[in-house]
Amino acid sequence: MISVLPYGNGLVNKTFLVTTTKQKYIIQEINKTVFKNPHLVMHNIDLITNHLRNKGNERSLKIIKTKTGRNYLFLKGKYYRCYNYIEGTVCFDKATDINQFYQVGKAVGKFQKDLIDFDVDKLADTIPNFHNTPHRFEQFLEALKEDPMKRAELVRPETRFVLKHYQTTKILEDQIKQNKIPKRVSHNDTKLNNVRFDIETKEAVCLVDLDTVMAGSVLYDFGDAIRIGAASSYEDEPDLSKMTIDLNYFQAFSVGFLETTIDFLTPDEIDNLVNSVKVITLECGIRFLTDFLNGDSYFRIEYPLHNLIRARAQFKLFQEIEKKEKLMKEIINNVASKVMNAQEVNLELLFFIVNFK
Ligand code: GN1
Ligand code: MG
Repeated sequence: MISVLPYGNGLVNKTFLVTTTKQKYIIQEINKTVFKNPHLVMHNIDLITNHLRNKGNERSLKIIKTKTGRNYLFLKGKYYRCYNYIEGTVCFDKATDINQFYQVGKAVGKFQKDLIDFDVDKLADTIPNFHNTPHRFEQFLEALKEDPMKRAELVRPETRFVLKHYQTTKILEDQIKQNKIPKRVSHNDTKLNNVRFDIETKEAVCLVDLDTVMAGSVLYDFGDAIRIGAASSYEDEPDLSKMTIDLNYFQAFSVGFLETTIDFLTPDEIDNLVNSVKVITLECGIRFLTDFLNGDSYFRIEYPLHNLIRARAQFKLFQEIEKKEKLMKEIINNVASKVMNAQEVNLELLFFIVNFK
């Protein structure tokens, strides 16, 4: 007896849960438009999953090889790969409580920590410039110029918004170019539904969706995780009045993250954590808007204006982050100093700065 059912809410690959009498597996069809070199994606995943397993992460992704020993299957022009199904775990599209999001902070931090001794130069650059925000800005300008779907007219206010924030797109990239921010392995897609949680203990078990693991920066992983997990609504919320950043979630994540990474993060990295939230949120909005202009060829959509709605929601979130930026920096400094001095941070007791300023 075998069943094959669509699984998860990813925007790029097609995912299926395969249940056999003995075991469950995850099979995915790799999106060829997004991943031009699936064999290199699988090469990276092979290296990373082995390294993480050697670090004792037993409940983590493992590639199930084909009968001929390959880590993917090329069949009728399509690429497929198979993973173990991590039993007893679930994932969420929206964080349910601050302790859960604290767990995510720990998991993202642990991913970084476990890979600190991994030689990042072994990883192929499978999507060059993935989180190079000025490059995403350029891609947007190109789409605007070409305007293949004749949609530029529809996005005048959003276009003005993007152009106005060109300087912000450069904040991280300039420092990376100057080697102020160290190159590290990064997951690059730390959204909440890429984290598996134990059903019983509620603890985060591991990060999945390793397709975009490449050389990058810890800041990409911090920023992207907050962009989704600390947002007050979904990434495609059409009612912009519902979209803001929840500082309690931001703080909870920061505690989990800094508890696991404080020993190796550089002061420049810590100083840029809040910038990363801003820049990655802006970047994601720019990517959605670019895809809208290009005719929705990258992100899966459920209705015609979906990518535009997503872009608007990200831009609103960006504005909310800018409003609360100072408080967020205070939270990071506060948490970092507490964690450095090994003081416990009680998640239930909200910081003075959050409540009374
Ligand atoms: C895509 O595949 P999925 O849904 O985990 C995208 C991310 C975006 C995300 C937005 C390879 O991730 O970069 O942040 O959608 N992945 C790729 O939801 O582009
Ligand atoms: Mg995913």
